[in-house]
Amino acid sequence: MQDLSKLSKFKNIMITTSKNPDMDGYACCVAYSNMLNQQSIKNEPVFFGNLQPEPKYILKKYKIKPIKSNIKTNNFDAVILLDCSADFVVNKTIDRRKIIQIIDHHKNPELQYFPNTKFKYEKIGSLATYFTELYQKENLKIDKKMQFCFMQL
Ligand SMILES: [Mn+2]
Repeated sequence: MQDLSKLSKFKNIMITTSKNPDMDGYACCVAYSNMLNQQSIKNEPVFFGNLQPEPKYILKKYKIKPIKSNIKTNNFDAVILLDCSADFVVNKTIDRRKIIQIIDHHKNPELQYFPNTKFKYEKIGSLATYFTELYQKENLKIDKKMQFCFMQL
């Protein structure tokens, strides 16, 4: 299992992606959150802005309640950023110093804006591939909501 124990020292971790997320970013937040839940690490997947038409359509089609959106960010003591590593796509209310981890597949990460982060780059077409493989490798449980997200990628 991937070493998630370092994350258990945080009281409440926000997992998020770029503003106005696409299917990839959205699905990754759900997948990572589910992984942390299985380890009893408190976290909240959140998105900012509005969903792109694709995730909006999928959630509606399968009657899945979306994750929280556009909430206050100061109650979180750590933030994990998925599928993005450019400053301008990250909601401006998020304290950059709280971002402890970024996993992304885009080139040219702007790590100068994220001083406390551990960065992981995956050279793949969509970041959800990384989580799909991780789930298979670790034989993790996939809940129904997630399955629908991944089916579309
Ligand atoms: Mn992506």
